[in-house]
Order: sequence, then C-alpha cells, then structure tokens
Amino acid sequence: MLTRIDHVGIACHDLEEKIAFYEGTFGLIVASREVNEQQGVKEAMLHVADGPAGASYVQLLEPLHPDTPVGKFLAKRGEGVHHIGYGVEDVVAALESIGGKGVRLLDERPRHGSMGASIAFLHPKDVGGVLTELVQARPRAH
Ligand code: CMX
Ligand code: CO
Repeated sequence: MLTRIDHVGIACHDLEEKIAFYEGTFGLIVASREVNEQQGVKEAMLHVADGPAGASYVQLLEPLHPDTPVGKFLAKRGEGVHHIGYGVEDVVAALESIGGKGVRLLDERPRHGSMGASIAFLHPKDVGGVLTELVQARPRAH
C-alpha cells in the first residue's frame, strides 16, 4: 500500500530561518512554498531525492496561528519532527482499508496538500504516537 516516504514534516517557529539552514547545511533546494489556510500552515517542500515511486521531500511547517495543529504542537513539544507522509497510489482506497482496521481517520475524505497532492491524516494515538499522513501525488504531466 505504501510506495515510499513522501516527506517528513518538521514543525518550526521561523520558516525562512529553517529553509536557510536546510539549504546551507544539506544543500537542499526548495521545490515549492505555499500557504495552506485549511491546515493552518505556511510551508516549504525541499527536494531530497528521486526514487522509482517518486520524489521525497522535507516539509518545513510554520503555524499561521497558535490555535492550529502545528501551533499547538510547538507550544507543547517545541520544534521537531511533526509527522511522516507516506506515498500511496490511491488515497481513497488506502483510507478505506486502514479505517477498516480500526485506525481513526482525521480526514474521512482527502484534502488538498502541497504541490497538488491529495492528503489525509491518521490519528497519532492509533499509530504508536506518530502522526501519519497519506499522500497521493498529483499525476505527473506527460
Ligand atoms: N505527533 C504525535 N502526537 C501528537 C501530535 C503529533 N504531531 N500532535 C498531537 N499529538 C498528541 C498530543 O501529544 C496529545 O497527546 P496527549 O493527550 O497524550 O498529550 C494528543 O495527540 C492530542 O493532542 P492535542 O494537542 O490536544 O491536539 P488535538 O487533539 O487538537 O490535535 C491532531 C491533534 C493530531 C488531531 C491534529 O494535530 C491534527 O488534526 N493533525 C492533522 C493536520 C495537520 O497536522 N496539519 C498540518 C500539516 C499539514 C501538511 O502536512 O500539509
Ligand atoms: Co505533510
């Protein structure tokens, strides 16, 4: 069901500062920057590598307000790894299968994610403390 690690989501206070760190330290390149009001974040995807099932990224997340998932996480735990995003071929089918196993779905239906992807989150309490995101990438143009 899972085709790759699509991205690792990292919560931070200052997006521009963290982008500069990842560029300067690891030589990563920003693939996209977006404001996602629905998720309450300002974010950047930094390209790590290309694999047979698609690309992988580091996703840097700065909250738009304190009362958002990432804002609450920062207040409780400070900066650090916030979630893991796994690639799937078909996010609707994956949700149906995973929900059927009793894992709570934070999204019953996929939402809009970075770079045109369809995404959905699974409750961290049902995944051993790991907030887990399923990512169906936008089909590549031919
Ligand atoms: N990883 C692991 N556990 C987490 C967590 C995270 N990122 N965020 C919250 N939790 C835990 C908390 O520690 C808390 O546990 P305790 O009760 O043991 O203290 C519990 O989950 C409840 O946390 P909360 O602070 O009360 O927060 P909420 O229940 O209001 O929200 C969650 C938690 C996971 C439902 C919410 O963050 C959510 O819906 N997340 C999905 C959306 C999201 O994160 N969007 C931003 C990223 C967008 C993108 O990737 O594009
Ligand atoms: Co993400």
